Amino acid sequence: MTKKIALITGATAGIGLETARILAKNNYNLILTGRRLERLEEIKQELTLEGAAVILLHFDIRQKAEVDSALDSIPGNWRKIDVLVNNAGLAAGLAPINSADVADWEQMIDTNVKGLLYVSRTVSNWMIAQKSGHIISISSIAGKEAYPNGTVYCGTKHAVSAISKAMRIELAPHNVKVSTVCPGAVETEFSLVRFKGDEERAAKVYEGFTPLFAQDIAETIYFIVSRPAHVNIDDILVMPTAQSSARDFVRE
Ligand code: NDP
Ligand code: 8X3
Repeated sequence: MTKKIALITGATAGIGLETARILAKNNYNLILTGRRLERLEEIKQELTLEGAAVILLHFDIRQKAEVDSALDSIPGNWRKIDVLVNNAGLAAGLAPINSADVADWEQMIDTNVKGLLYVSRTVSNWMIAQKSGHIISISSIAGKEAYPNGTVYCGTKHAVSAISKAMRIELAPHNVKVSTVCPGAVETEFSLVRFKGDEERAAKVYEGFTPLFAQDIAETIYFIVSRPAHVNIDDILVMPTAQSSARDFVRE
């Protein structure tokens, strides 16, 4: 059977890594991106054993020149990308509008919004040329609701959802599907990154309830990409059973 090709941004950890694993098991070759090269190399070794061919692209998604030169380096036969997973992203800090760190805002906007746009621009051109493809962007419950101290993170995820809605309309005539996945709390490196390495504070986020795991979202992504050609899942909101809104958790 011919293998499909998926490009996953932010594949060094969490949701991106688990998505790479599930796609490798299901007949995909993979283009994996991230800043941590050592991790990418370990993941390539692991997934090669699963039978996937893997290309690594090592770049900071905030830097347009780095993104462009990495994507330019993809060989022609690998540009027939079936699935793009726009996953790279982060929350930095948890603070109100009047005192949040401006550098945190810039990091979130540059990564979650501008980085996603840079990659989508190039890859959508390839998908338009081949008249097929599927772009899945990881938004969030924070793309549907806003919560205090999450001003800019929520803003970036609302942007991801809005950008995806517009892309869906633009790309439908080219037979390119566009989907969003909006997770609630998933235990990954997300909170460790948000709280800048403070393990105790990060662990507290998931205390007293069972959060989602990265594999839950990876399985959702695989469900979306494995629908028949005439079916597009526009948007899925996936929550832990114990989470009923961005702010409401049932904790023991
Ligand atoms: P992780 O921190 O575990 O993974 C984030 C990934 O993004 C890493 O592979 C990281 O790679 C990559 N990344 C971050 N910044 C950059 C950058 N500047 N350039 C390139 N790659 C970057 O978090 P998750 O797996 O949880 O997050 C994945 C996505 O899911 C994010 O968009 C997040 O907003 C979203 N999400 C997460 C939720 C959660 O509760 N965990 C809930 C809802 C949405 P590296 O550091 O190697 O560059
Ligand atoms: C990540 C989940 O609740 O921190 O998107 O916004 S949350």
